[in-house]
Amino acid sequence: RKYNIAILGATGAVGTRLIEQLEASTIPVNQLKLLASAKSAGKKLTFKDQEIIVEEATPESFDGIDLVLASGGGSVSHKFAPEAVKRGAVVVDNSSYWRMNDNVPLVVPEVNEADLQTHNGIIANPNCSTTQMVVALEPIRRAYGLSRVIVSTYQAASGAGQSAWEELVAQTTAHNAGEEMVANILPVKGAEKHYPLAYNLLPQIDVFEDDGYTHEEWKMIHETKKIMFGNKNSKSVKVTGTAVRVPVPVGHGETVYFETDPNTGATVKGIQKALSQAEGVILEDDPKTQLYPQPINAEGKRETFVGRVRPDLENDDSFHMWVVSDNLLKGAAWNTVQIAERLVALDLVRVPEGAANKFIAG
Ligand code: 2RA
Repeated sequence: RKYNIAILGATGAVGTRLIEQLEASTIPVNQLKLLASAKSAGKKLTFKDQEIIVEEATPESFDGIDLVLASGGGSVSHKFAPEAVKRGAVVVDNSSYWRMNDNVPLVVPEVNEADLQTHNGIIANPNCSTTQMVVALEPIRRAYGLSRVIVSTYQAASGAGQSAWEELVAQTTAHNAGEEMVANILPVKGAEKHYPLAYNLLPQIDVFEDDGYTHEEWKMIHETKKIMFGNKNSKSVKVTGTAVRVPVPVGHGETVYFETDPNTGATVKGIQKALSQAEGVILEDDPKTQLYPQPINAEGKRETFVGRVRPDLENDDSFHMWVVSDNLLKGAAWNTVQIAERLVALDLVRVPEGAANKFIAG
């Protein structure tokens, strides 16, 4: 069987990587449609040496489509995902809009592929900073249990989009030339105040919630619980953290403190073994030779890199690790295409009867 595929948001930082990842994937593609906003319609992109003209997305764009890979932002997915499902297409959505919906599985194949079995037409791709963390935590949980996670993130500018990446580059150039740094995008589009990221750190990713956490921190807490423990409000694990934007173009870094179950006898060696044997993980951990993951080495790669595994010196059964991955690949485009590959392999590219009604408001 060959599939008619549509990429929604085809011209963005993630969208262009969705095309690349689809080209490199095992999915048999019959036809590829590239969809974007009216502003981007008319652009020409290539897929397998074939030039494709980007079209403006409309509900009718999804007629005859089997699989939609979406990365056009929450409002676009809110509007078009139900339209696509109504027309029999399965949607793998990279936006945050559907992630917490009880009718939508939130999936990282290495962690909870089984959740694909009960999809209703929309499958959500987790937030980039959540994805790399659960890829590293899951093999540890399976071997030693997991009761607590405290994460600090060091997130690349490209996580906030192509324009944020370009703003960082422009600020760096300006600063090096002794000129004023201009900030119009970071820490978050639409916020009242903007600050330079170059030569700086910004402890704000997305908007602030009333409890003082940012929406990015909220996502990491609830998405981790839903993916690893099946419930966005699970009490089986305590998760908290701080999300920080750093002047790196691509590649998120994360320091992760975690507590294992006391009666499982976790050790650094045992954790390193579990990580080195885990799907999608590459262990880079040898202080003697200064071996540890770095964003510049992870960029362009699909894997999640883990190092600096060491015990907490004052809490039993507790450890620290350093996790790095390309936020545009495993954090977005590759995980999305990987989900699509698994749907094809499991013959799950089909919309259950009446499923669309679960997403049509009112
Ligand atoms: C960010 N994780 O880094 C968010 C969305 N990609 O901005």
